[in-house]
Amino acid sequence: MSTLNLRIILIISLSIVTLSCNKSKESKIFGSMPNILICIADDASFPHMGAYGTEWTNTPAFDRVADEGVLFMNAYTPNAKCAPSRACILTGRNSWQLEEAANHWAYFPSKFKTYVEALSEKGYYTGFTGKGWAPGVAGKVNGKQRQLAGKPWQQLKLAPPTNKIAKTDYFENFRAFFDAKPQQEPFCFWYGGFEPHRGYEYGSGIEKGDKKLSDIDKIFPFWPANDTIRNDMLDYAYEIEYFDKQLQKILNLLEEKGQLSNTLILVTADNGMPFPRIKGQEYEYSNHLPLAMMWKDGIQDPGRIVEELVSFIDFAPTFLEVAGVSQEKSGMQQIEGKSLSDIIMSANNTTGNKRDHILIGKERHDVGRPHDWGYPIRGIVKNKYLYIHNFEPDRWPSGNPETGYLNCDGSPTKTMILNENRNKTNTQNWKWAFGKRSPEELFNIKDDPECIHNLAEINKYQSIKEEMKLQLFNELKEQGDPRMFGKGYLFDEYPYANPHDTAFYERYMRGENPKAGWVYKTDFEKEWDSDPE
Ligand SMILES: [Ca+2]
Repeated sequence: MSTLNLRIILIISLSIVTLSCNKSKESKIFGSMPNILICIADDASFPHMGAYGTEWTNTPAFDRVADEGVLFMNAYTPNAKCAPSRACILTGRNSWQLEEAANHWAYFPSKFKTYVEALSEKGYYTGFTGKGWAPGVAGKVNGKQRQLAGKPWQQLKLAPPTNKIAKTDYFENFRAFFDAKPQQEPFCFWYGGFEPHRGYEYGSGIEKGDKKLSDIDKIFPFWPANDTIRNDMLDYAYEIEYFDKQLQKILNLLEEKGQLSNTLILVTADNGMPFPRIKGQEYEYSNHLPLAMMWKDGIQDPGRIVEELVSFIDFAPTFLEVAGVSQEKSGMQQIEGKSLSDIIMSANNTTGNKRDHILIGKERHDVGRPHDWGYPIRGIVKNKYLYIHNFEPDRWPSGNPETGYLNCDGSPTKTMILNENRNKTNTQNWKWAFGKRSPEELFNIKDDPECIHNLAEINKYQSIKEEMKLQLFNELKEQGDPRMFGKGYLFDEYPYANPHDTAFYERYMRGENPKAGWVYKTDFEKEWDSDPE
């Protein structure tokens, strides 16, 4: 045999060995159908988990997931409000690609299958406890209630440590789900904590969480720097810790049952903290969220910190991929997100997809504006900048003053900002949270994550702004965003799915007394400056 032939045989043999190695690795990762567990807090901003260095929240369970998995430093929801953010997770599509489901309190369109529904058809035992896709109306398929996040497990209750924390016993409901599951079936579960959504038991952070006002090392510059706000933040922290304690119990149970290694666990929150200028807006702390993933059988080189930008629309394709379900065969509408498997299953910390930017935006959240209109925004995060395009700057960004700024939950912090504006001791904080905005905003989110120095009108930033706007609009067109084709009115015209609150503005103005339990009576303005600039 010639040397050449020997070399050819050697190369062929090596290739076969390499191929079979890859195959066995693949079947280990993809063939085993790992359990999939998503744990989603309600209204918690990056960086308010201990793993990110915040010292006034103690979150050992989140930190464990990060330590034994991957901690993401730059994860964003496309839309910083409960229902649309959850719809993005469930479908892998941006909210402007979801018709009615772009809005808060929507009728969920039947055409958008969720990853949970897809996995359910492929042999996964699916369920959720707490808050799934909500609030909104999920609708029916073939006469049966749709279960967008899985079958509900809500029946087991507990006595919560404050009168504002949910009575749902998330852990015991998960245990009941786990016990009911046929042994051979993998599970796909959604733990949706109602915490740290408002309301809070006032002072619970100090009284029950053993916290001190002096623990708060920093107050955002758009809130009053005083003890009312510190107390409010500590109450928020206490509820984050409650969420984390239930996660801890779930992790322990999985470990005890020998199911921790083959479970992909993802922990995050749907939108930023329920404070003025954060939840329901599209600024850095609105959309930038905590994210950690752990999967002992799948994640390579655990303990990594990933800086790459990832979007919530990347979760669904990740789950489908690890479950071995192709997107084409999932029955889902085309997925916009990209699987994060390259990040979690290699030590590269990158998808190789050049994920150097993400898109954000919103349409209608809460009612309260004339005609139930929303406040349409689109934005792009790239490099160290956030560009925001406000399509209807004549509208009120947090809702109309006379109807209590309904897209900002009632809180001690909100009350203080409103009172300081009314008695003219500080009007600037009111402008940040509630005042009308320029059509364009540009922020350097590395130097100014609070987004208070708008660079959009400064000469030296014009080329950056124009470049970002062009990229944003081009991609929105490619994604079929109706707002790019003169059809933004569609989002305003979709009905608000809670009839108690529809036409809120008109009913309130003609003297009816519609209820809005998520704000305070004192939030409604008797007099206001209709043109504050
Ligand atoms: Ca929320």
